[in-house]
Amino acid sequence: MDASIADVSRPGRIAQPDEGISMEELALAARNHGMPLEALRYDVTPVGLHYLLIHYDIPLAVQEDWHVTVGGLVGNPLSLSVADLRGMPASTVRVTMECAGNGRARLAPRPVSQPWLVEAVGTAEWTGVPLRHVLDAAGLDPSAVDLVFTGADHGVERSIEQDYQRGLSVGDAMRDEILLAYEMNGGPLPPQHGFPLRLVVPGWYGMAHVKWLRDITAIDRPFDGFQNVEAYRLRREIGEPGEPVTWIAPRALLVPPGFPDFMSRARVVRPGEVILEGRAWSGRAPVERVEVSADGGETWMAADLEPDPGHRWAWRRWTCRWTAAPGSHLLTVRVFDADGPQPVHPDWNRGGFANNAVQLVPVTCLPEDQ
Ligand SMILES: Nc1nc2c(c(=O)[nH]1)N[C@H]1C(S)=C(S)[C@@H](COP(=O)(O)O)O[C@H]1N2
Ligand SMILES: [Mo]
Repeated sequence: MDASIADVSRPGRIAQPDEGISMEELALAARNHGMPLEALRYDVTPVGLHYLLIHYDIPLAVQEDWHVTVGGLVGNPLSLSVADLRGMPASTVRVTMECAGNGRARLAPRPVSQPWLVEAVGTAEWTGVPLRHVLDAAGLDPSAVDLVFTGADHGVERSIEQDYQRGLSVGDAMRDEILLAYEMNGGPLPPQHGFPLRLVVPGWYGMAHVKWLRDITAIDRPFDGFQNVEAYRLRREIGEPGEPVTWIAPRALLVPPGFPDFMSRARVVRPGEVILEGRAWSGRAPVERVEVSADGGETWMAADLEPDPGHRWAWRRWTCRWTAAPGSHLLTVRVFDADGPQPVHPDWNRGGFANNAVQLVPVTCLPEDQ
């Protein structure tokens, strides 16, 4: 990295109190689409409905030419083609992935970046080689502290030119379910999801799941690259070291009930019984229970959580009967994991990360006979 470029690195910007979404934020939002919330109905999100987050450009990759190199503090440096990886023992893991910036646009003041509301989530079945097998084959040196994962995409971010890179400690990288994935939902990875190879770190926010993976390097110190020490830190003030963003905090979402108004997306239902449904997940601890409120969080009712299907890293479906009466209602839902419930009010940080405050869904119930 060129020090003169690094010297002029700027912190992310915070919007003025009544500043609207800019054309730049709109351009990012149009590239990096969310999951339409009605797709919460699927156990596994169809590929085209899964959210997307791409910092730079999608690289053009030719699978036959692709190699991932494994080097640095290893006894046996490797260069593996996708065919080599397909020849190793495979495993498939169902994973709910969520962008760490999900909920950012709901914060006040708003950190200026990809302006997610609540839709930066999706669940996929990833197939690949457990990272541990590859590290074992490479003979990781006991002096290795971090592994640096490098993608083939390149850009500039807050004045720092870089390849997309993330570090993971050796301890964090050794979990059995961490994959070098070459398939998504049973087919090859689509270009936008990392073709031909990506890292999958179940339970962690999206930034850790490096796409277009071309290199893994073992180093003897904690990685100090941009995406670990500048971006993806929970900090309130410029210059604070902050805490790293890691495990996904608990969140529940509703399948939008009834039908929408085109422009406002406001929901309309008819009076009577409505079966509310949705999904709940948490990376940091297993989901325990879900509650729903029809009065904006004043009173809560227990939702039925579907029996645990045994996919620890994927969301769980819940349902709740609600009797809608004519008028305006504010629906909300919260999940509790072993560490507690999601909050009603968000915790603010400069990056707008990990805002898992409850979703609010205004609903109009029509008069009888309409
Ligand atoms: N190489 C590379 N990997 C990346 C990114 C990126 O921009 N480049 N974005 C990360 C972020 S911030 C997220 S949230 C997830 C999104 O994965 P998806 O687009 O497959 O949903 O990819 C992560 N991996
Ligand atoms: Mo992200």
